[in-house]
Amino acid sequence: MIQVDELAERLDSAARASREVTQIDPEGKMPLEDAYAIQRASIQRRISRGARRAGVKMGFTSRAKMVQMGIGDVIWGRLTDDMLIEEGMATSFARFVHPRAEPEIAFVLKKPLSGHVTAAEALASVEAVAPALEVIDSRYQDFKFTLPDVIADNASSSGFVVGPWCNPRDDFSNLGLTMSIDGRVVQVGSTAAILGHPLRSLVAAARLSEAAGEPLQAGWVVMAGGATPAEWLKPGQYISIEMERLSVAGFHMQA
Ligand code: OOG
Ligand code: MG
Repeated sequence: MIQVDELAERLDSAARASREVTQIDPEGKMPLEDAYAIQRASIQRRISRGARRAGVKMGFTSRAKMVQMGIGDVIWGRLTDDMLIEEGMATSFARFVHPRAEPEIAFVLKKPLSGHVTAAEALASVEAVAPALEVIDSRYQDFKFTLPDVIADNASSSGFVVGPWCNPRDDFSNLGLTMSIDGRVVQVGSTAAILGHPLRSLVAAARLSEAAGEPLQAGWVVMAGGATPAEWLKPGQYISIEMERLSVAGFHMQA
C-alpha cells in the first residue's frame, strides 16, 4: 500500500515552499491510479486552504513535448484559480523551483462536458478559445520524473496565462504560433501539433475527467497542452505567445 496522504503532503508542501523533492517513484512502477490519487489528495489540500478549482490541463498532447520529456502518454492535471497569472501582469520568480514556459491554446466552457464525446459535441460546449502560456515547474530535482511521478505532481503545472478570448467558430485547427522571450522568437509551431487538432485534447479531457468523477464544468478552462518544447525561464524576462488570427498573451517573470 502506498501512502497517498503522505506523498500528497510532500508534493503539496514542495509546491508551496518552492522547494524540490526527490522522485517518489524513480522506477516508474506505481500504478497510474495511485499516482492520480496522490495528485487528487495534493490538490484537495490546496482547495481546503481556499483555492478554487478552475479547470484541467492536458499534458504530452504533442510529439514535441513527448520527445522533450521522454514520455509518450497523454496525462492531465487540475487547475486552481491561484495558478492564474493575469495576462500582461507579473509573477514572481521566487514562487517557482525551476520554471519553464510553453505555448498552448486554452478553451473556456459554456456548459458541462463529460464522457465519450465527439469533436462536434466538444466544440458545442466551448464558449471561447485563446492563446495561452503554461508555466510548468516540476517539483522534482532536475525536472526529472517517471510517468507516475509527474502525474502525482499535478503534471508539473504551476501557472497559466490566457490571452483575450476569441470566437471558437473560427477554425483554430492549424494556427501558426510563436513563443518569444524578451521579444526574441524562441519557439515556432502550430495548434495542429496538439493531437492533430486541439479539440481532440478537449475530447480527451472530457473522458478522463468524467472517469475521475470530476466532469468538466461550465466556466472551467481547459489547457490543451504544449504545442512546442518548453523553454527555461530566468528572472526578469517577458514571455509571450502570438497566435495567428487570434491574439497575443504574455507575462513578466519578475526578479
Ligand atoms: C509535464 C507537463 C506536460 C504539456 O503541455 O505537455 C505539459 C512536463 O512537461 O513537465 O504540460
Ligand atoms: Mg503544458
